[in-house]
Amino acid sequence: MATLKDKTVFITGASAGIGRACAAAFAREGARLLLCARRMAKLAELQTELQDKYDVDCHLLELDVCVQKDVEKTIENLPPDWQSIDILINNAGLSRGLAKFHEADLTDWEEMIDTNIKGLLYVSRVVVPGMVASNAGHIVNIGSIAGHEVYPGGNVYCATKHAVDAITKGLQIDLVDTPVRVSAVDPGMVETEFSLVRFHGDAEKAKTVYKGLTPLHGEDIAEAVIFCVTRPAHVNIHQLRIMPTAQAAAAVAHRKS
Ligand code: NDP
Ligand code: 8X3
Repeated sequence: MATLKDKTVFITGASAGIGRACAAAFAREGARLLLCARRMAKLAELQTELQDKYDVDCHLLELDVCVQKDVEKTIENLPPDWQSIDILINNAGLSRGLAKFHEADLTDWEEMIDTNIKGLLYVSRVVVPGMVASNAGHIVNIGSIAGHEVYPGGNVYCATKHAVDAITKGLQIDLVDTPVRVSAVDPGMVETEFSLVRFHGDAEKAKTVYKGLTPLHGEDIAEAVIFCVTRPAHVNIHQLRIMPTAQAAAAVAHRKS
């Protein structure tokens, strides 16, 4: 297993859920953390927690990945000792709404496309050239079962995650003549702030998503990410699909009443 000690890891969307769990897992492994999100207070809280527990070296970025100019400026102006990024975890993402196509809100669509597709592209476009130039690096895209299947009301969210799947495959092809590796980690239901965000803050509705079954936790996904990035240099995990035992497909789950 390759060591992550002193590797610089950039995690987008580290203020909650899977990104937050990834930050903790990489801190435990001795990595240096470059963490971004829009909610700086949440990032600062996480930094304190991880510094107390692991004495981690951490640099925080208040960044909306949807704003291309900000992404470019922020990453290009990183302090010198943070400029060389070894591992990029493209995690920032969201779903908005679960309406039928003909009833959906256009602003929900725009937000999902801007964050899940364009945000991931903006960040990767700035980070990947440095990896190619230094002949090292690993990109992990957090996709979804929704990148392989479509479910009722999932229309545009599923489209964005299918796009992430295509971007991952495109990167794997375009980087094949370099040592830079690209992996996708594609989960089913993970209990995070995801459903709260999908239902615009309706906590009751969000809770019903996980009712009667044991969902995945952010930590389950973080361990899969750690697995991908600690394989020997000649091994590239292309894709890991991870489901709760009680979920067989995007729209097939077994719930105890
Ligand atoms: P959470 O809502 O718990 O976390 C999402 C994170 O993304 C937050 O830290 C949020 O930070 C950040 N984020 C959202 N928009 C932006 C933005 N414009 N700029 C920067 N950061 C942003 O959800 P999850 O942890 O569940 O989701 C993480 C990823 O996992 C997403 O890509 C999601 O699609 C994917 N996924 C989730 C599954 C699930 O069931 N939960 C299953 C499969 C995939 P802030 O609001 O502070 O900016
Ligand atoms: C999140 C999981 O099943 O809601 O990507 O699409 S699902």
